[in-house]
Amino acid sequence: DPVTAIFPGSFDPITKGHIDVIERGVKLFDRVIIAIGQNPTKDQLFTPAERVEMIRELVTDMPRVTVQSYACLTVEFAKQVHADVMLRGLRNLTDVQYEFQLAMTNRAVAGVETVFIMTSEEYGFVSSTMVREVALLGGDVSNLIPAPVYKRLQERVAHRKP
Ligand code: COD
Repeated sequence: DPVTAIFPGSFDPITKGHIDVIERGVKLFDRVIIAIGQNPTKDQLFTPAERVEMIRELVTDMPRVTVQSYACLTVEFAKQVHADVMLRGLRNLTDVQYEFQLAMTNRAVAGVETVFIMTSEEYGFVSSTMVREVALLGGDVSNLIPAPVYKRLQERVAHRKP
């Protein structure tokens, strides 16, 4: 049977680190669903609809990758789309601690298994939160995110004050 992985995240905005996980994820699974959820502890820069649009543009040449947003619990959405596994990325020990707890909770409450992909050392320090912060303060994050996303980010921060 084909194996479906769900890659849930905030992706606000999607970074080259996320892309790296997606590219390596499609080598392991038959289908990868990029699932855009809301992390209420983080301030939002792009709406879920904007994120869906931006990410779809980036994966047009990856036929086994689809993009959806959801408003329910991540594990609920994983069940709705009949995902076999949850795909997550690991950058450092802080991630391990948090992700370990999240994966254990998801398995305990929903029986969902999680598979982790280690970051490439090139993008191991990249986070959407840092990208947002630096961009809002006028810093150059063009190396950390895909070019079309950088364009959208520049337009967005031009209208906002940190
Ligand atoms: N290299 C490798 N992996 C990376 C990198 C990088 N440079 N950057 C990020 N990642 C990984 C992260 O470790 C994570 O595994 C994934 O990519 C997504 O990261 P983010 O930051 O975009 O998204 P998160 O981690 O904030 O996830 C948001 C969720 C809502 C999915 C998460 O908080 C969750 O599932 N929470 C449980 C509660 C719930 O169900 N909420 C749903 C509300 S709709």
